[in-house]
Amino acid sequence: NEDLKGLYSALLISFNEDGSINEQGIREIIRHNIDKMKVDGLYVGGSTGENFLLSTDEKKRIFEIAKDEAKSDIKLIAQVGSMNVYEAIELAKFTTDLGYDAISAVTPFYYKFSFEEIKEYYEMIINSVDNRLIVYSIPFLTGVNINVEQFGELFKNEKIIGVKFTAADFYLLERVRKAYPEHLIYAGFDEMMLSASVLNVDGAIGSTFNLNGIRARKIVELVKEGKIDEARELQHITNDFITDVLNNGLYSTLKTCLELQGVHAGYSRRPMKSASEAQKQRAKEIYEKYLK
Ligand code: HMN
Repeated sequence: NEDLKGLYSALLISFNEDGSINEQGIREIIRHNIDKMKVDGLYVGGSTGENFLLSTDEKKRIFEIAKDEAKSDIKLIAQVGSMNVYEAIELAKFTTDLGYDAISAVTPFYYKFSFEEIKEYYEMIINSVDNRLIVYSIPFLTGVNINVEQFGELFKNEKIIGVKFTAADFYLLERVRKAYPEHLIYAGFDEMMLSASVLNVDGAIGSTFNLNGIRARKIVELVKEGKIDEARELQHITNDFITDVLNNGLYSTLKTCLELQGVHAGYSRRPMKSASEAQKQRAKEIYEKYLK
């Protein structure tokens, strides 16, 4: 599974003001990621893609657009997870047929599922397709925690090849790294890339790479070269940027910054708020400070 290592942007999605998908805008965001951010891949249908606000048909259309625009130039991972496991299976089949390199699925949330139920969910999804699956663990949004032994239970299925680890628990990250050296671990919090890289993760998947991809890659490279002081300096700048972005509204600020580069990143999908005039003004300052 070496081929899947690397830096992935969690793809932002452009919407029109009425909430419909802006295909041209999505294509521009993808091109920007490939041509300017030089990412190794895209994570399509994630949180950043406002995926959980969309219909099945809209999700499918976005998967199609991403594949059509990116072709086989970079790796593509499709986040198909859903509270409706039958929708997840449908999307897993759909994206596998499109040629996605791997699928990923968020842990089922809202109800307090037992681990047994969560495991069955993953088995149902991955056993329906000839593909590889990356568990998407994001406890702060789902409330679902998976421990070291439970990861091992999931990894018993050889088609479940890794985890996207969006958590600040570096003790758990270290334990998972040690226990499963052959499985892929992707860092999910861009503000903790340096620390995750020191633990030897296999890659990272993040929203801010849509804009800060070059700097993020540099952090990973510096850590590999053992230049920790330099890596830390870059993480400091990165985190000044991320802190300002989070304070101003995460996805809407990233979108406004893209707009400032001529990429039509558009509106957010309701009930997600799009940037107000004041937030746009602040985003411009952030853009000029960190990205120009
Ligand atoms: C996704 O599914 O869209 C991303 O992979 C999720 C990713 O972990 C991002 N998390 C969220 O947006 C909740 C991070 O890149 C995050 O946006 C960033 O670290 C700023 O906190």
